[in-house]
Amino acid sequence: MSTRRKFIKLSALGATALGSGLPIERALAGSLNAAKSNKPVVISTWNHGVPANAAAWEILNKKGTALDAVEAGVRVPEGDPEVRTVGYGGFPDREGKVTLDACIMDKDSNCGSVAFLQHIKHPISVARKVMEETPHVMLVGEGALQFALEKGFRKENLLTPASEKDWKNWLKESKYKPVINIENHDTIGMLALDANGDLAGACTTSGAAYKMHGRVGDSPIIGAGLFIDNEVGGATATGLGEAVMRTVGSHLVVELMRQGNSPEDACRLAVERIIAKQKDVKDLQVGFIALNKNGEYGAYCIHKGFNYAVQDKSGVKLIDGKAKL
Ligand code: SD4
Repeated sequence: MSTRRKFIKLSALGATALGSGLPIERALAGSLNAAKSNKPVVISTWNHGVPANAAAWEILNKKGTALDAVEAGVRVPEGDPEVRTVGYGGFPDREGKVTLDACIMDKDSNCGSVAFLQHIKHPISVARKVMEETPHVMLVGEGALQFALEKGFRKENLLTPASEKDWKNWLKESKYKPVINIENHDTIGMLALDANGDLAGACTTSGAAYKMHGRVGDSPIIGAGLFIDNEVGGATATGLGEAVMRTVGSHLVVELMRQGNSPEDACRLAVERIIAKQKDVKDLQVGFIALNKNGEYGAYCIHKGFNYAVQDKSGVKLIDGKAKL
C-alpha cells in the first residue's frame, strides 16, 4: 500500500475513532501493529471446529492460502456423519430431506454460495466452484444440484440411519421449536488469515433441524452468515439464521471492526443489535466469531453455551464465547 493511501486510511480510522468515542490509540494501534500480526491463524465455530481447524492448519502452516485452508477445514465436519448439523448426516427438514447451505469468500471479495442443495456431501466445494467458474454468486436447489453434477460431484444419499431415526421420532409430535445451544444450531463458520496476511472464510450447514422444506438460513447469505473484507477482517455467524439475516450480522461485525472495534467488541455490539431488534430472546441463540487483519480474534453470543476453536502458532484452543445473558 502506498504511504499516501496508508495515511488516508489511518486518518479515516482516527476520525471514526473520535466520532465513536473510542480511544484513538487503540484504533490506530491495530493498523500500525500489522508487522506484529498473529499469522497464520484459523478460528471456527463450536467444538467440531477443532478437527476442522487442524485440516486448515496443515495448509496454512505450509504457507498455503486462507482460501484453500477454509475449504479443506470445513469439509471435515461436512463429511463426518457424527456431526449432525453439517453436510452428510445432518438433520433433515420436516419432510426428511437433507438440504444444505454453504458459502465461501476470498481476499478479493469474490464469493460463491449454494442454498437448498440436496444430495451433495460437500456443498462448500460446490460454492467455491460457483465463485470460480460461473459469473454468479449464488445457485440454489435444482440448479445448484445440476451445476454440481456437471462439475463431477457425486449424487448421494445424505440421510444417515441415525438422522432418519431422529426425524421419525420428531414426526410423532411434529413440533418445530428451535432449542438454544444444542445440535440444531451447529453450523461451522471458519475464518483464516494466511502467512501472506490474506483472509478468507467459509460457512456450511444443514440448517435448522426440521425446518420447512425450502427454508434457507443465513449461512449461505454473503453478509449474513459470512463476510470478509481483506482490509479489515472477517466474521461468521451461528444460531438462528432468521435473526442474523434481519441484521445482516456478519457484515455488521466487519463494519464495526472497520470503525476501530476489537473483534470481541464488534461481535458484542452486533449481538446487542440483534437483541434490540427482537421482542424475546429467551429461546434465541446467535453467536458471532471475528478475526481481524492482525490475527486478533474474538466472539460473542446471546446465551452461554457457545464455544469456538482457535489454532495458531501457540497451539489449539477451545474458547467459551462471552455471552450477553
Ligand atoms: C441456520 N444459522 O440455518 C443456521 C443454523 C446454525 O448453528 O447456525 N446452526 O439458521
